[in-house]
Amino acid sequence: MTRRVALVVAALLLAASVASAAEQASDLKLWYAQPAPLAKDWQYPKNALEQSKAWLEALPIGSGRLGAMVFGGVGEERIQFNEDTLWTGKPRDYLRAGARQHLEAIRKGSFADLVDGSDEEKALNKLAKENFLSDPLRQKAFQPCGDLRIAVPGHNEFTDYRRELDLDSAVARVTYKSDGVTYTREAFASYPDNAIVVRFTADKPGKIGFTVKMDSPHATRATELLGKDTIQLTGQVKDLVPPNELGTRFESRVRLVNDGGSVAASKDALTVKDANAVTLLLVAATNFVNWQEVNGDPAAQCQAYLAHLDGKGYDSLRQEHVADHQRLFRRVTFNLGRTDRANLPTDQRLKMINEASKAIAGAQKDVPKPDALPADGLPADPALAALFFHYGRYLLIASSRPGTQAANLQGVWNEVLNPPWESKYTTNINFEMNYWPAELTNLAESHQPLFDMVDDLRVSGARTAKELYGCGGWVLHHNTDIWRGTTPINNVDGLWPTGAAWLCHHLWDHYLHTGDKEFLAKRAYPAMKEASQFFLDFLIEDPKTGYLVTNPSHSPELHADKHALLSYGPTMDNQLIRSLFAYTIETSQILGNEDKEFAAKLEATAKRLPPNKIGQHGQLQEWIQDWDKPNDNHRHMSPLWGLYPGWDVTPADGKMWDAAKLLLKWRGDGSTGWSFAWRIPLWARAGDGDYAYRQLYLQLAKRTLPNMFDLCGPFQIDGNFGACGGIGEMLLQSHLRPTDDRSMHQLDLLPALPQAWPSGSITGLRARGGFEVDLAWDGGKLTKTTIKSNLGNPCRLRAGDKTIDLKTEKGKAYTFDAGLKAS
Ligand code: FUC
Repeated sequence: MTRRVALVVAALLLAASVASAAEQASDLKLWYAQPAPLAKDWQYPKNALEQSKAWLEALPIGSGRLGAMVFGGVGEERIQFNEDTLWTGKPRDYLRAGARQHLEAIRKGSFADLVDGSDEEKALNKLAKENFLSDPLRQKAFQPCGDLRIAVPGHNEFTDYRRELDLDSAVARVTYKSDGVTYTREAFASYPDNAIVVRFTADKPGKIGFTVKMDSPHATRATELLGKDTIQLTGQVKDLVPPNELGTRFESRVRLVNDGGSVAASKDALTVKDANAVTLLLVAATNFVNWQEVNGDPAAQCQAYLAHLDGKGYDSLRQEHVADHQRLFRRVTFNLGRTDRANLPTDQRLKMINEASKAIAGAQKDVPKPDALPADGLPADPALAALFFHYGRYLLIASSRPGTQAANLQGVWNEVLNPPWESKYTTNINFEMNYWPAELTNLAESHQPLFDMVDDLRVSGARTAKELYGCGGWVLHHNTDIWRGTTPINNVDGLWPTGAAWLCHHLWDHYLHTGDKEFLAKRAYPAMKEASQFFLDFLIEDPKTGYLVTNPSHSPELHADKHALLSYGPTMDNQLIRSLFAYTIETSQILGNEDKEFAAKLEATAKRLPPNKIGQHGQLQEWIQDWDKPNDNHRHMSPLWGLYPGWDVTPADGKMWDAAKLLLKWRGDGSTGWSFAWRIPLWARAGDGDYAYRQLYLQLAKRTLPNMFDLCGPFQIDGNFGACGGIGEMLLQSHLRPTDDRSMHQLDLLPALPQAWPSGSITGLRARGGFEVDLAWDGGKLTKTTIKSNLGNPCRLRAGDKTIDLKTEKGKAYTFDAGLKAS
């Protein structure tokens, strides 16, 4: 930082104070002084792609399986909801008949290093697209389920409006005054009770009155009354893509429970009058059972969900929900101090840093310089960065719980029939990024749906491995959906065969954090072994270099100038496969050397993979050929997988480490939200907190919506999760193993603290080796740390220039001062 900026930051942070208990509670809220701007008599847009602006201001709640967006309208409320198994399509595989017979020609063409745009390249791409890619070319789409439309008569005039989302209790709340009465609405999505619950109260008796209807954008929707207090919504998804096949069937029900007053039912609406309080219980289900079966009975499910809620009062539902959420959410606390800005509505705070960021000249193309950051932006509001971190954890809890579908490109929140990229799972960065906070920020349970998905993909991916490539094991290309598609899709850049290796990294990382050997043996190892088997069979000798390489493949999603997109042995693939082989071998040893022969094969094959290479400009090469262009600031940073989330390149690699850092510099600032987010942990791994901070700053300023959802081009949730994990990585890293003792992990404490956060604290982070870590700092330096050992492993602690080795006992906590002296 320049001296002047540093002085301004210091002055602002002097004004920043440690939060009182009340302030701490309010600092865990997103809040707004106006409703999400839903037009009066709003109707579903004709254009199935059009996400309403209001939706991007509404507030998300979720139980993993159910998601909802609360708009907070006063006279007209809309609660749009999702069920995570409602997708277009049906059980299927996407294999194109006869595809395999074209493999050899594609491989040959790819090895020929064709010129971009040449007739040969065009012919090769055509051949691949028409004969080798999936059938159909696109995978299926996550669908909206329905809406609650609530009309509140006479509430057009109101004052004292406030709409908030409390991350600590996972309750969305709206309050306002109308005609001398204060009205409150609360909404939450309960994981233990499988329902969305909305509660209406007032500070005077007999004042609650409204009409509720159900609605849905699906052409097949129908609503009907069930008895006196329940509305039923049914429908079946119809694909917008020809041949417009019918997909999943769904049902949803809302039950109205009133305290006092009267309820009248009309054809498809319930009208309550003069009640003291009202609770709406919303449930939903589909006929999806699993990726191979769709013979579920959504009506019976809904009935069972509602029966389960019978007799449970609002207070007990709320209590159970809050306890369930807080058990996870409260594992981590994070405080960066606060200024008065923390008292402002969230949208105003975001606007202020967006305004301030306009002073940054030359973002995007330039190699970033931290001193170009305007001090009046994020440094003036440190609590906003903390709120963004907490929001990432909140969103993961709300969109990914044991037994639910994994968080997709939009988590579990989608309003439109034709969502961007089908709101599915892009596995060449986006899906994995969703899970970066899972282990580090102490939400390992939320990681489970990804592991469940791997169980399915092992089966569908084995079919693709065999049919498309004649290989054993399982393969995954750059996307999947609820039907567990594993074939290459869309275009030739779908021909990237290394998705399974990236997902396996998550299995290994879960083990490293938890030490769960049963998980390692029963779930992780079979998936790793079969993924490795695929590569043993698939790798092919590069005639020019003799290395064993992937082919066909490409470097997601970068296109080297003048060179064909389809290529072979890109750096990212080599890093992913090298890492996969290494932890598969290590796992076989941990499990008692049961697969010695297989491990030996992996060992021999690993030696023949292309190593990371340094190119003519001193950069880490993206391709096996030296094609990189200086200052290519593409949004993807594929060859930097080995820096983060992998650790295939580390400071011990000397010149290679510098080469990776040079490539990172070339990439400059992010562009899409997720590309900013990826740069946060990358710079953190490079040990530069100010560059990491700059990416976070720009993401918040340029790619964050009023409801704090991340923007890719459209809304995409990966950037929320990536930034959350990235902030964690700035404060704690544990990927290095400094000695030959494989149980020993290095815990780097505050490895990339930016100057903008001179003091703060975080508790409850998780480190590899089975540790729970609390950190406090002041003046930019660690003041105190507590390391709780869950497994009794040894660790090396590093803070600044201090290093100590620590032997631990299982279950014990160890506290150290600034000099890493036990205290
Ligand atoms: C990858 C990215 C795009 C987008 C899409 C879902 O293809 O390159 O930016 O995030 O996934």
